[in-house]
Amino acid sequence: MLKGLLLGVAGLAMTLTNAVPVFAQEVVKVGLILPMTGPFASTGRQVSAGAKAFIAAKGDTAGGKKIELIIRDDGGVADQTRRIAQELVVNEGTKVLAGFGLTPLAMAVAPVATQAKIPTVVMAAGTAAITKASPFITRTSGTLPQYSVPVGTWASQNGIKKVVTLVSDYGPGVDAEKWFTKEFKAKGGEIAEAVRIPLQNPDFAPFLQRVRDAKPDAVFVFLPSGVGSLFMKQFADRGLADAGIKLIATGDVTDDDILNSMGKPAIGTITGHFYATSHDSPENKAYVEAFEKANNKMRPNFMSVGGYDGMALIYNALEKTKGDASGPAFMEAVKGLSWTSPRGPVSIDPETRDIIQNIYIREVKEVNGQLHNVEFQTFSALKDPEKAEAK
Ligand code: VNL
Repeated sequence: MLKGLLLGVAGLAMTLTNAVPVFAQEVVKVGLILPMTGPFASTGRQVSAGAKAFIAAKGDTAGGKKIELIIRDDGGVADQTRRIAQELVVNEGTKVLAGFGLTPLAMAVAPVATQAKIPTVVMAAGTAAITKASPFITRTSGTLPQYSVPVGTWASQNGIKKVVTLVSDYGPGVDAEKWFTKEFKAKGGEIAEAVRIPLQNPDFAPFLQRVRDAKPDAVFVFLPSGVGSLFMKQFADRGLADAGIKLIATGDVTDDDILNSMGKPAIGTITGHFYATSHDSPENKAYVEAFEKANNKMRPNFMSVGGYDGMALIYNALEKTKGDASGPAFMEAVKGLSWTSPRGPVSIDPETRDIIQNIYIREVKEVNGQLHNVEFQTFSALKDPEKAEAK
């Protein structure tokens, strides 16, 4: 009798839900954990603006659920990232975790993702190993091996014979150094020296002197987003370009967020990356226009697109599961998803949960009085080579 009554009430509730979905609609909370303050605040600002741009463009429902974005600042400190992740899952009922501005921050959350079976979308960090740290991690940025190899290919085909590598001394830098070197050497190039610089408060001057003394044709550089301006200034001040040393890099160095402020010394830099603000497609034109309008003319960089596509992934997965955000169902739905991003066509590798995407070779040029990464060559639909090799 009581059971019948309860079923009756449930049935009535369902009827009401169908009639007036807005009242009874369930919420899926997405916890976006990012460095909103500290030395990597530009990453937090860009990723969060990208995520918000997606919601502004597509609405706030997916798979019949209302999507609620909760943005939390970890200041770029891994212990904070882990603490906030636990707090969001345990106290706030957050169903999906996302963001993660740097590799150590993503790694700190992997055990939380695994234990609580929480879908975790890495939107920024780029060390290849991150997606191996938990079966509940997927990624919409890219990996350093994925976009360092094409720079090695380009260098070997464009008269560069001797290179010094110069990278930030942590996960993504080590990946960039390893995979650029592997490709460049396989194509006949020589590495004169491998230089690693501390991540925190770098002074590039002594390292640039070492590069200069080695007299290479080019220096290949990885530095995380936001750090490139200081490097570019010291590169010019130390006279490396005047000494005939060409600058080649991952696109993190000529980050569109700060590229314009780098001025003339940046012109001619060759980089490989997955996104440029100037990427020529109707999807990107619409994205850049909406983003700049919503963000006081701020130029969207690759971090913002990681945030935008991270939301695209979450929406697409929830559509597929009809709103089921539980870990196993969500992660199954993620595998093989594909869509058109502002960066071009993308899909999620069903085997690795990493993103398959085009990598573009670009040159910094002045276009209508502004500095841009101008794409001129495309390596199509690349997977993360590190995991492809491990198989
Ligand atoms: C990382 C990789 C961070 C690429 C970055 O900027 C970046 C990382 C903050 O994996 O830590 O551009």
